[in-house]
Amino acid sequence: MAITPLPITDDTRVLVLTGAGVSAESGIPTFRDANGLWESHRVEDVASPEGWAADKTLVWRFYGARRDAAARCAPNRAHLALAALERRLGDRFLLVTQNVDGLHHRAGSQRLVEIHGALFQSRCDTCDRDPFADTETYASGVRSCELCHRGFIRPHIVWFGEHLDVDHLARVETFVSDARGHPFVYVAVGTSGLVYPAAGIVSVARRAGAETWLQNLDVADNADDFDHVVTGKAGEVLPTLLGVGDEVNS
Ligand code: BV8
Repeated sequence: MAITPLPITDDTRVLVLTGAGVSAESGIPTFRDANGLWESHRVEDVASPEGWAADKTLVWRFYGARRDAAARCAPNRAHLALAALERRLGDRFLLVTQNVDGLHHRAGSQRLVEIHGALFQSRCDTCDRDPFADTETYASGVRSCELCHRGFIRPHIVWFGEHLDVDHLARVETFVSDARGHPFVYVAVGTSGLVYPAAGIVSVARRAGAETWLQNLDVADNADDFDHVVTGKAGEVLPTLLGVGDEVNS
């Protein structure tokens, strides 16, 4: 299928949302694939405050396994295409990701908002110490916070039922309001559109005048919210769709 590049001029603002589908070709299973991450664990057992309260060792087994897996994976051409477009557009570009695997960082993306947290960061579940870089898998079990001696070290991840970082949401809202009155393109890539508030960003962008694209392997839950749907694998489609094929394919 011939891919028509996005209509990006020298005044166009581009806001991109990515989900697990952009990391699939890097070897990281998505949440809802047949053998998805949730298959071996029930969601509420590992990605929720209740799950953490019930079994910290199980939660760390789940996230420790994902740290191991993600560390062995590399960014694919979808990640590289997004980093290339950012280099071309500068502050007219913003990437919001639901992914926690760190592959956008490793591909060179800097104008990046990780709204569901970061797999390779941890924090204390009690005191307000800053999140810190952490590659530990806690295979030998959870550890206490050495600063407050009251809490336990948890993944710096937004679990179901937890609020997203208000600064992250504010950064997205500011970008959207600054885009008003300019040509504005919104693209969601590799996401089933099931999880909110991420799945609702398309409506916020549309209200600000964005023309919207969904690039996905199959039809997503909120596909009707988009003006255009481009079906296929992100690593194959994105370089052409974003107009950076010459750079990424070189
Ligand atoms: C909140 C943790 C306020 C990190 C995640 C009822 C209705 C609506 C909403 C709710 C509801 N009940 C509760 C809610 C709110 C809830 C929610 O949305 N639940 C859903 C499930 C109904 N949201 C929350 O709780 C959020 N917080 O709302 O705070 C609040 C507070 C208290 C009480 C209520 C509300 C917090 C959400 C964040 C949860 N944390 N991750 C981790 O462990 O990874 S979400 C998790 O799912 C990941 O972050 C993941 O990114 C995200 C979404 O999944 P996708 O990325 O879309 O991945 P998926 O597998 O689903 O799809 C992949 C797609 O890629 C597929 O479509 C496939 O076709 C495609 N694909 C595959 N291969 C490719 C491809 N595409 C292109 N190329 C390929 N090669």
